[in-house]
Formats: sequence, C-alpha cells, structure tokens
Amino acid sequence: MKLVVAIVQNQDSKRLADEFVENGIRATKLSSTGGFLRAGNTTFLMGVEDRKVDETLELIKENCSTRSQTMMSPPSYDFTLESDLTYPVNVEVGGATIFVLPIDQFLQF
Ligand code: 2BA
Repeated sequence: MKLVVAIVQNQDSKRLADEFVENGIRATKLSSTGGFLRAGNTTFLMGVEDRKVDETLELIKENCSTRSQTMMSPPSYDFTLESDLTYPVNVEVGGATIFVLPIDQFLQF
C-alpha cells in the first residue's frame, strides 16, 4: 500500500473528489496554502493499494489543469532608486504536485 499525497488547485478539487468516489478510491481532502503564492489549494491524502496507484495518478493527471496566476513581485532589498517597486509576475501553477510514499502500517480501530 502507498500513501499518495496530491496538492491540486481548488478549482480542480471538486471534480477530482467526485472521480475518486466514482472509482472507489478513498481520500481525505485538506484545505492547504501554498508557501510561495500564499493562496489556498487542496491536499488529498490517499491510502492506495499498490495495484491502484497508477489508476489514481492517471485520474489526477486527467482532472488537474496547469494555470497561469499573476502575483506581485516582492519588493527588492537592493537599496537603489527602484528598490520598493513591485511588478506583476506570471507564475505557472499545477496541474498537481504528487508524493508517493510507502506505508509501514495501515490501521483502522
Ligand atoms: P505555491 O508554493 O504557492 O507555489 C505556486 C507556484 O509558484 C508553483 O507551482 C511554482 O510554479 C511557483 N513557485 C513556487 N516556489 C517558487 C520559487 N521559490 N520560485 C519561483 N517560483 C516558485 P507548482 O510547482 O505547481 O506548485 C503548486 C503548489 O504545490 C505549491 O504552491 C505548493 O503548495 C505545492 N508544492 C509544490 N512543490 C512542493 C514541494 N516540493 N513540497 C511541498 N509542496 C509543494
């Protein structure tokens, strides 16, 4: 069994959660925040049988899109004339960031 941790954009999370239910993949959905953009995203925790890992990854791939997001650059710490100027920067986010980890024990009491 593997622990699949998938960080996805909020816009994709409902459709993906529906797909997990339809395909018998158990998941826990957490509200999370990206460290860089400081914007909300969604983290799914899934305990997945080894034989279903590929199917799980394929579902995530099919349902998560890459999007471009605009953020303001942090002000520069270089004390030049333009030092406190910020400007819009485009950042590509997603589709999904995924970690697949081995599970030592899976217990339910
Ligand atoms: P954020 O940390 O808010 O990052 C959003 C997007 O900003 C990233 O998209 C990436 O394109 C860009 N980015 C992040 N850190 C950057 C940096 N230091 N310099 C320049 N650009 C940077 P994704 O790579 O698709 O990541 C989407 C979200 O997945 C991240 O949101 C974060 O919540 C999570 N994530 C990504 N890589 C991770 C990692 N190695 N460990 C834990 N969480 C990760």
